[in-house]
Amino acid sequence: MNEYEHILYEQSEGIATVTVNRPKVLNALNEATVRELLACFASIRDNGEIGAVILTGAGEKAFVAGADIKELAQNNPVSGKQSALLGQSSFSAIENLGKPTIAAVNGFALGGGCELASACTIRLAADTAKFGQPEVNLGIIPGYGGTQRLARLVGKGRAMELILSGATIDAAEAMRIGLVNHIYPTTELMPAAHKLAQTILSKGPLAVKMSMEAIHKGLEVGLDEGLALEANLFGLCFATEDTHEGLNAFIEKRKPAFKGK
Ligand code: CO8
Repeated sequence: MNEYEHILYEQSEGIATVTVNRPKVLNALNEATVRELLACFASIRDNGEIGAVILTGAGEKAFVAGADIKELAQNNPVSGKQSALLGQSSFSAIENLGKPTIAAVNGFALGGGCELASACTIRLAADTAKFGQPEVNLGIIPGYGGTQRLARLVGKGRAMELILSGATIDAAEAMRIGLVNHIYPTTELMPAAHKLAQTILSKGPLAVKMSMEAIHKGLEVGLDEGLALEANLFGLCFATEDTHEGLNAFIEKRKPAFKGK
């Protein structure tokens, strides 16, 4: 049973599919949806049966066309800050889930939608997808992490241009600047996301988790600290059954059977 009002949740063979489901407003994120995403990802984090997540938008036009502009218009300085902090904590929960989240960007990913995709581990796009941070068109700035994550993904200069111009770019341009990894015809997007999720699921889940941690945390510190983090996590691998299984399976010329232990 779907326990959410604004998102759809499905779970099959270790993969959770989370669909933002407000197609009438191009899946715009109102506060209730942001809270549901927070709750949904907390439950995915604690669900041992789930190893990977696909995040997408309902309908044929949009991934997420941003924060809900009608709600935004009601803000005062205090509630505006609270709304930004709530969204940031929701998106940080996705980024730090410890399980890969693949954004299947099936249409407009604007403002909060581009920020949501940016918080995911990997972005795949339909050839019809459009990306942008149009906040300056509305007289606001990105508030769900866009000024921070976009620059980390595509570099400072490109993030500056996207955020200051409010321009919308197509999927090809998003791939050229490194915002998305691959582009597919719309009908092939979800199968491709599933295939990638299944590939990752076939690997050692602890190694996947530690790889993500090394990249995420390592990028926030200097090179020496990042390398120390990597070495520590590398050493930690040898405390896991999966590492011994993976190494022995290679030596014994058989497929590894990882247990996440
Ligand atoms: N919020 C609320 N409603 C929206 C939004 C939105 N972001 N986007 C679209 N809608 C609604 C439209 O109002 C319309 O509703 P209605 O049918 O009742 O008139 C319906 O969705 C369909 O949209 P359009 O008719 O406009 O569809 P088009 O195909 O003509 O245009 C666009 C599609 C280009 C995507 C257009 O809808 C658009 O420009 N949308 C707004 C995009 C935008 O500016 N997004 C950024 C919002 S700001 C933001 O995300 C800040 C994030 C950080 C916030 C931190 C604090 C909370």
